Amino acid sequence: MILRTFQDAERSERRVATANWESVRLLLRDDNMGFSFHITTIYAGTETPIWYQNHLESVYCIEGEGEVETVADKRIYPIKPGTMYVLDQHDRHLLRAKTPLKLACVFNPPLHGNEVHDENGVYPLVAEQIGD
Ligand code: 9YT
Repeated sequence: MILRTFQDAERSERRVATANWESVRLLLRDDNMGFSFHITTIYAGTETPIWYQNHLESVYCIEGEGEVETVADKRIYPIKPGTMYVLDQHDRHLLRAKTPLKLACVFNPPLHGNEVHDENGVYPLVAEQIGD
C-alpha cells in the first residue's frame, strides 16, 4: 500500500517546474506500478510543443480551459473539465492553456522523476539499469 498526499508531494522534489508548466509527480518508476501519475498545471496563456516519442500519455482535465492541436493534421480539440485526451499514436501536438489547466496525467513507461521536455518536446527514454 502506498499513500501520499498532493500537499506533501508539492513541497518535495516530486514537484518539477518549467516556464510553461509545473507537475507534481505522485507515482514514479520506482513505485513499480508500470506507469507514472502526475498532477500537472499548465500556465495560462502558454503554448507548449510536445512530442512523446518514447512514452504514451493519457491526460484528464480537472480544471481550466484550453485546447490541443495535433501537428500532423492541424486538428484542434477543445479541453475543459471532464475532457480526456490520449496520445495513443505518440502524436506530436501543441498544448494551449487559456486559463490555468489542471490535468491528471498517466505515463507509460513511467517517468523516473526529473524529466523535462527537450527542445522538441520529448522526454528521453532513460535506459534501464542492468539488474533492474
Ligand atoms: C500534459 C503534459 O504532458 N504536460 C507536460 C507535463 C507532463 N504532464 C509531466 O511531466 O507531468
